Amino acid sequence: MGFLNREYECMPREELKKLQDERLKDTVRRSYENVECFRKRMDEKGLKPEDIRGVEDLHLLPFSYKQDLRDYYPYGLFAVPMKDVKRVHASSGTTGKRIVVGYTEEDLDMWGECVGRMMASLGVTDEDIVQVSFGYGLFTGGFGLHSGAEKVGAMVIPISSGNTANQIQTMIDFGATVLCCTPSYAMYMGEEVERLGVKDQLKLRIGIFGAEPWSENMRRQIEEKLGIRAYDIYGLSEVLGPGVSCECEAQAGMHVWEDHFIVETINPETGEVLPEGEPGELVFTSLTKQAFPVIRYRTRDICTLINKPCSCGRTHIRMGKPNGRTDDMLIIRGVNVFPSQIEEVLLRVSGDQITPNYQIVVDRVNNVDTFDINVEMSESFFSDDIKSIEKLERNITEQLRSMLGISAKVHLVNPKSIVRSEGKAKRVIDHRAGKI
Ligand code: DLL
Repeated sequence: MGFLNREYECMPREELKKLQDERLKDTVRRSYENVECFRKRMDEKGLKPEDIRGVEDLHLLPFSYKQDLRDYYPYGLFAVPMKDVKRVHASSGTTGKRIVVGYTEEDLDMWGECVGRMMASLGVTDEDIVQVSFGYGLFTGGFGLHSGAEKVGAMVIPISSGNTANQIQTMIDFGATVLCCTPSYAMYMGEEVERLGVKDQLKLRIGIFGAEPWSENMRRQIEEKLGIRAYDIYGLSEVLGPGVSCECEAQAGMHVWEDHFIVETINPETGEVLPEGEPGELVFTSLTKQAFPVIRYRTRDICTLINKPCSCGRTHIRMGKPNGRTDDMLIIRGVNVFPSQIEEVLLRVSGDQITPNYQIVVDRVNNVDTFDINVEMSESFFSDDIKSIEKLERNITEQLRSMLGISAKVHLVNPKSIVRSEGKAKRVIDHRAGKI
């Protein structure tokens, strides 16, 4: 479909590499001159900016970490004078201080372009009405999608998240054609639309969802409930916010905008760079960011890169759906468990029987870990007899045992009984703090 900046989006790879070489050298030089933390790490390695001649030398550069943002809180990693920083955003972690990121005028423009490229690729134009139901504020979701929609000239409804009844009424009254929010919130709105029986009053055709992991099963259900095509957008505050990578109309992986970012996958234990196609931790280097450049930033997201030509004509590398985080790992009765493994088992169960809503609850009773998984039944399966419900519970329990090597108690719970979220869904509840 459309392009916002065809010259860059379809740039031949050799040319893209030359552009990256120049931009990388510039980023390293600016960071070395202005960011103490980076300069110290380079000095420790005996490296000078001139030693980096291009992308082939990327592996020599030191990694950077989320902890750096805490250590240099709030502005210590900025590479420009404060008068040039025009906006900050922040993200709150579950532990410790929140992290603060900054943008110059140029950075804000680049951000809008990254998100705008996605919108143009999906055919969003100045005739569209974009309802942004991501939270506005320090979170990057609301403002990020907002600026992308403005880039393509669409009309924006900056409604932010929350108040679901009002969201749906607004969508109907204002004629929204594009919806942007977290996939779990989209799912919730879809359920409400079904309950109210107002699907035929919606004008929505496109959904842009991200900020948390979601499955293909969830995509199908959202598409069905809202009568749209749903697309995935990825990003993180430290690197930009939404728009670091975006799906195109092919729905076959998210293009990382390589004129602005270099992406690598590494072995999270050894730091070794992995070949394309092997899952590993995503690491990003920014190439054009001014206020807050990042060099080899460890995201902790586990993902696979796809470097094959895409049917849309864009030349930029794609990443698959992030499927887990290195810090998401739960240790239950001594066994490493990733929520993504549980999700994988649940995905094998038919969407006619369960919904994509589930919650993992871990606790410690009498010094032993308890491990429960609540999975919501679909409306149609719920009315089935108790024997089929028990049979499905046993089936899921068995599959989980063979996947994880430990047993969990699986509970099929009533439809709509798991608390819905207006932002990112909370999939894991760990009550063990202080009991270990
Ligand atoms: O979630 C930025 C964003 C806003 C992305 C709106 C997309 C849409 P943070 O709050 O810093 O930033 O959280 C970043 O969320 O490291 C991933 O673990 C996760 N994440 C973001 N997008 C996706 C996605 C925003 N599409 C963290 N699929 C990241 C899976 C995602 N996980």
